[in-house]
Amino acid sequence: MGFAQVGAESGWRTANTKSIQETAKKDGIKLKFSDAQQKQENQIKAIRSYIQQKVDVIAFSPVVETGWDAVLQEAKRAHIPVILTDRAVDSKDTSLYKTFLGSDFVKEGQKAGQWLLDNASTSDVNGDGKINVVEIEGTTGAAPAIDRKKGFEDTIASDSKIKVIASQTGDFTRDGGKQVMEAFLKSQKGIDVLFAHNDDEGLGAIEAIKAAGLTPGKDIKIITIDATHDGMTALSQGEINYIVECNPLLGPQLMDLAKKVVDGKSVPQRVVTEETAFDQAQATAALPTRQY
Ligand code: GYE
Repeated sequence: MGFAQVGAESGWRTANTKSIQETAKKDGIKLKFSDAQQKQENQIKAIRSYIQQKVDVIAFSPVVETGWDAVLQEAKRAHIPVILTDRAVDSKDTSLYKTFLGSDFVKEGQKAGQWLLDNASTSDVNGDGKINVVEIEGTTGAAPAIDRKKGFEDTIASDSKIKVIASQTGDFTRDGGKQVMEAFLKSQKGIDVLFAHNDDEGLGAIEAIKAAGLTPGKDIKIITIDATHDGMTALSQGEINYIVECNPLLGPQLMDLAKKVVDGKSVPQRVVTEETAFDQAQATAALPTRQY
């Protein structure tokens, strides 16, 4: 298997890489692994080299949704099956890949929005009758950034008190989250809530909020996605208020699908991973047995 990973941008990604590498080893699958450092051109290069090396199957987590048709057609012409892992592409021709294994990101955004609807009465921290939300988005053009934004914003639209007053990308990193939050704290008045597209951005933002003399989780309510160990720790300490889970442990399902595809067996076009969500008490209960 040739696997073209996005990068090492977040705790989620580190857990995902580990799961893929460990499962390949356990299952006796020879893994060629590359880290694209969040650059599409690097991923395309890696995929081309896997085609040249005539691997049996290519799997990759596309950094952005667009621009994959040419290289996927090259793989198809070389009769090398492709499995999309974690993130989707927007290619109209679905014969360019065998299956897409990963989360339902729209649903994740909806769950984040639903928590805010359910907790609206305690989320108007500034008491001005409106709930001012700032949003730190994931990597621009990435499936999880596009879909989480849509799910969240569609859901909160049913309560006219809740408004997203500013939205910027933090590139799914801690540093990005910190910088964007610093800028929001300077440019925006009366921020009640932060919705960050992943834990790392939220954790970076927490540093900025503390540096501004505010208490994260109280002065600004925080909702994130992933439920990594660091995120869950902050949630259990009350610095984050709600986390929607996104499971990175895709290794076992990926290797299963890969074996089937290589054996010429049929696989479903879409495999959605099972996920939940956590509040403070649930995070405290789940932390001791958390795998990532
Ligand atoms: O939420 C984020 C990571 O594609 C689901 O990428 C993944 C996202 C995840 O950097 O932490």
